[in-house]
Amino acid sequence: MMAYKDFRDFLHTLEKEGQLLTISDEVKPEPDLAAANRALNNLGEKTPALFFNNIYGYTDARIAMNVMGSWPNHALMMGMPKNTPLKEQFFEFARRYEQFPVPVKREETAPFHEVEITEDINLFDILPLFRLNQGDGGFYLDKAILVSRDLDDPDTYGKQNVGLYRMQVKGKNRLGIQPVPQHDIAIHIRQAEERGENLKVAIALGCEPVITTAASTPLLYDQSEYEMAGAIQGEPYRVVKAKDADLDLPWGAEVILEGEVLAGEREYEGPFGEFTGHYSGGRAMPVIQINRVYHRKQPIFEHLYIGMPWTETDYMIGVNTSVPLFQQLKDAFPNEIVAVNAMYTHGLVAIISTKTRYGGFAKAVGMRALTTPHGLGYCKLVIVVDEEVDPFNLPQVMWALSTKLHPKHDAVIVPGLSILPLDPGSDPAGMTHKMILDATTPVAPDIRGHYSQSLDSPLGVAEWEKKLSQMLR
Ligand SMILES: [Mn+2]
Repeated sequence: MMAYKDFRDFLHTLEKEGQLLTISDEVKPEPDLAAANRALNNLGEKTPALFFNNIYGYTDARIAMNVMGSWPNHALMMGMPKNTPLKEQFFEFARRYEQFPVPVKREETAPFHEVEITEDINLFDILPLFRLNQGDGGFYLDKAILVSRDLDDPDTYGKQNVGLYRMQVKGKNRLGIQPVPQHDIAIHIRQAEERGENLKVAIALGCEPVITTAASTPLLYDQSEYEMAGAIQGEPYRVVKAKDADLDLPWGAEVILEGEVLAGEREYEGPFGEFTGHYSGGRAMPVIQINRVYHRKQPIFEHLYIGMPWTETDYMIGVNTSVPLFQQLKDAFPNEIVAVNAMYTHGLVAIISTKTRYGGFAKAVGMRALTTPHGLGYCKLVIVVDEEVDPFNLPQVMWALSTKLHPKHDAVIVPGLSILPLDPGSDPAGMTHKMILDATTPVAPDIRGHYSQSLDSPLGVAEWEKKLSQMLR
């Protein structure tokens, strides 16, 4: 593929492909922007991005939303035709994932250097902020990436972290951040606080979707998100140095905020409507002070709607959650694992298609999923299906559950495992039982049921599929 130069380049491509809807009628920041997005997400999985350029109360604000909020837009992120089926996107993503790492390309200057602010920073002036859900505790940046470095090992490039974390705007130059313990940023904050130092960070808004994708992929701790972005786009990812810290910034961003996590400070953060379809509640969380801002002239503010699935979040972290799990399971069972669909609420439910070598094998595959890095914090329910069942085809998965599963033998509950505290069912928050449902056909020595006469298809189906799909075009 040809890499997108910057965020605007991607928006131009969406427009050219009929996947960007510009709304020039005047809209109110609240509730119109979130309501339009929620409505769009209710309308199916091929919807466009939204571009608002006439916002009540602002003279020249521009807001892009739902940028990756459909399968066509996800395909275009990867430089594939917009009608590429989801399963093809999954296998192509997996292929590119194996090209990791692709070293970055360094630049001296970036378009966002056009405007620089170091005095009297006021984020309320710079960004057209608005709330999403009715119970949100404030304005949020929920599609910004945050860059930080490992203080104990600053020279290992992969330990520089690029992550997507929710941040609440708490003052003119003050943000709250929620670092979930399972995420890399929590390690960096702990290192800094143990030294009594502030942690330098940089935040980028309005990025090319490839870095947003890499930043929200559950990579290993020492794998560089920038080098993964290069692998996904098939050419080196472009970065430029921050001014206040030794951090790399995405060259194509619209807005950069440089600052520091204040050691030892905690403030009430939340509540915020989350990807679980529930509010998170409020907790004492770290605080970031912003010291420097750069942005392009007339910057485009990118935001996303988040709430009960499906929303842009689910498209953005669907394939890129499934692929690492797929690769890690293949490391353990290279000849058996066929595909993994961990797209449901960020992998709280995962479906694995596998060959089975002997009785009990599928349950072992399910157990392995629970102990992968992502599985430790997610994967509450793992459904294992035969190799013939397409895990992305939910009717087929339901068929497997309805015909292959014996509740007495095939439902395994493992008590007292970890889960991200945002799971509203966890009790106490962060703890849960997990379940494996083995919906594969029993194989020897596990001879149960009467599965010997599985149904075949009429001869010639493949030819007819080809012929009919041409006639139906
Ligand atoms: Mn990382």
